[in-house]
Amino acid sequence: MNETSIIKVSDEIQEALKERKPVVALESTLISHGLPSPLNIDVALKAESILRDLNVVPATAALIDGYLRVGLNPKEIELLGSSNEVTKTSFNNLGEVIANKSLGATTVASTMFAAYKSGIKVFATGGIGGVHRGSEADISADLKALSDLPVAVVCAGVKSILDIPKTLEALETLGVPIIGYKTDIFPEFWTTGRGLKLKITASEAKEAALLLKAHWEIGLNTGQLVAVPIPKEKSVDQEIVENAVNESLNEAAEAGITGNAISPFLLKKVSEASGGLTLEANVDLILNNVQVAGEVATQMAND
Ligand code: PSU
Ligand code: MN
Repeated sequence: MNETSIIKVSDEIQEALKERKPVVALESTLISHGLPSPLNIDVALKAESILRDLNVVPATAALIDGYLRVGLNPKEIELLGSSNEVTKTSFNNLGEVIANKSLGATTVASTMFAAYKSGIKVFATGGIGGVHRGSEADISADLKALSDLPVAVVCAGVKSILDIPKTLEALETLGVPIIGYKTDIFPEFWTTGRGLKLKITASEAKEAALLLKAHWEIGLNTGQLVAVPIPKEKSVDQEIVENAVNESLNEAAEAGITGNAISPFLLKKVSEASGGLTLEANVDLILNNVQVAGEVATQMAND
């Protein structure tokens, strides 16, 4: 079997790409490991319908039966959102999940890879991984993907459970542009941000598309971030987030949680510690990012 036959892109997506119609990639780790069931299934289906309403083809990625699939049907999305046997899949275990034909959810890194291999330029998620707080050796493979793969990731910045200033430094070193969408402050996932300044901003989707294209047209081949703040009225209070994150980090240390289990553990604990506020915000910011990604992809396809 060759590489391309392991990657299966749906007919609809192949057709859309051939006709240069807008397509937006979506990941599946936030479905299987980021949000509780059955809310996760609702969010995943809603994300697809937001794109369809914009005449953009959704391309949710996952690993099913030994294939890296791009474009799922609703039954497959439900399976990812309800099964307890979904492997969170990044670069280090993509081959293993394919070989064992197990059910796998794609992270930002592996979804960028799926998008790149299929010719999709725009991808929407919640927040990217980065440098973990307190354990600087734990750096998400999302940063490697952003360094290596020319895909635009529309996100609400970096998850607030991480060390955000250190993650921003790493992105700068890797040469990954960060385009603030209607903001010059770096969004911090559940909050609009504490004031870390951005140098590049776009006031509308068309401008974001122009900036993204210019970076690639000159021959740079990294990923790019379109950083979209959570809508102001939905932003969680910074102090509530900080307290909930600190409490959850302590619990993670006590429970000895390590590796790729840390992010899902922290997301769940922070939600509990904030009385559900961060969970609600997580849903809001994901759907908001999907809307912006659809608009940006439409502009990218417009010429
Ligand atoms: N955005 C969300 N929820 C999530 C994620 C993103 O709103 O759960 C996932 C993404 O798949 C991202 C992963 O790649 O969290 C980061 O995990 P880690 O820190 O283990 O690299
Ligand atoms: Mn990690």
